[in-house]
Amino acid sequence: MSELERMLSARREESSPTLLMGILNVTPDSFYDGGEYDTSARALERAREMVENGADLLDVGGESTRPGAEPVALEEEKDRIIPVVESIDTELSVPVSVDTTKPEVAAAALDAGADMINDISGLENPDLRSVVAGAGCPVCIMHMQGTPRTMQENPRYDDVVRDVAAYLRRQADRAIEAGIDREKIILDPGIGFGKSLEHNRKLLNSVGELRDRGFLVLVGHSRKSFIGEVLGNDVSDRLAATLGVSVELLHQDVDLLRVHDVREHADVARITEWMRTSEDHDG
Ligand code: HH2
Repeated sequence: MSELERMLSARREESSPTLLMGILNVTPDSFYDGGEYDTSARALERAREMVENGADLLDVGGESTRPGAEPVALEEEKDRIIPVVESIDTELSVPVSVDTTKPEVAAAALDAGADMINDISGLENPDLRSVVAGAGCPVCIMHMQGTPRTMQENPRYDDVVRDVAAYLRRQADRAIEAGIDREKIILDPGIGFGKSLEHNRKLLNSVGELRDRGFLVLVGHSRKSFIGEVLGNDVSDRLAATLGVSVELLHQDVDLLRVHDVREHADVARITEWMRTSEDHDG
């Protein structure tokens, strides 16, 4: 069992606190950290900083999925991701997830030492399911309506929580049929991926419904544009609101939080955990 699988299993047994996944985008155009970590040396430095600040795992991405983003070619995405995965694997002892929709990138990343695949396209691609099943690694299945280029145009649902939960369960079943262990599946409602403000709010209040049937739940809300829509602020000013949403998610016992600001989240997670712990006596 890998270190990451041990962490997920402890989480499933509720014997460990919420896991913090630090975001490391090695892209020129991500909505918050784009262009910051576009050399392997800078990416490694950032990875080390996040680990020192309390990240339980890192999520390396080579393709921005912000609304309106254009797809990245296969070789370009590999060139961005693989050297970073290799250097984290050699230099740091932290599990690495790779945020990709492409089976070829996933396979190369797993060969280079990655421990998990994070697929924003819901594990729809049967080739990606085979790569994950073959590697026997954990996988995050995220819900998205449409594609990044068009997803915010006019998102519609009958009942957003029911529809997203049903989709994720269906995709989890397909993953299991393809040979992926059910304990290795993590589900994610995909905040901001084909969702209106109200859709995001309902999903952020529904961790329990998504966890139904025992799958772990990951939420990625960090600094996203719904916060800007509510507060009218820029992405650089969204830390406090991100932390406020995280507290709500921690109260719902979310299993993994995907965040840019690891140090602040480590403090919030610890103090929230402390608030929930009760001593038997007042002594
Ligand atoms: N959000 C983003 C990217 N990947 N993966 C999961 N599982 N859940 C998410 O909510 C999620 C994700 C978008 O955020 P970010 O990586 O910060 O920006 P960009 O897509 O512009 O690189």
